[in-house]
Amino acid sequence: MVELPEHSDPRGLLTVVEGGKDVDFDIKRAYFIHHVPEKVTRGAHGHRRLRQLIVAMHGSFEVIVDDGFEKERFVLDHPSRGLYVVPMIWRDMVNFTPDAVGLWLVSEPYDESEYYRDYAEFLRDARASR
Ligand code: T46
Repeated sequence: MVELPEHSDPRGLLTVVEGGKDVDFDIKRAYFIHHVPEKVTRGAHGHRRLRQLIVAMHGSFEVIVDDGFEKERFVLDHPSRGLYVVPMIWRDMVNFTPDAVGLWLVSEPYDESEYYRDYAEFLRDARASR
């Protein structure tokens, strides 16, 4: 988990993410996930090269990360705290609250060929890479 720099004054809070400083990559793309229906799971994939910072801008959701050996579950519920996910991690996002808005800041342009969509293939490569 990454604590993001907050600037607080009587007008409220301003949280910053600067590429190459608060995350160790240049931010090439951003997307938001919102209006997720109850009990839906998103994700179910891994990335070969892509790094990303995931932030719950509003509401909350959980991210289950899996490096091919162990799984860990993180609750994202604050806009100044992000989950930094490196390559070769399978992820599922679950338990979105109805008001959840997630922000993804990522290191690569969109490229479907860079995804693992097959868990068996991911597991084979993730275990071989250790
Ligand atoms: C990730 C998780 C957390 C695009 O056209 N451009 C984009 O930049 C993205 C991210 C998606 N799309 C299209 C591809 C699909 O037709 O949007 C549709 C839904 O994408 P996907 O099924 O990959 O959505 P999630 O929530 O399963 O996964 C996304 C990201 O793809 C992925 O990188 O880590 O969020």
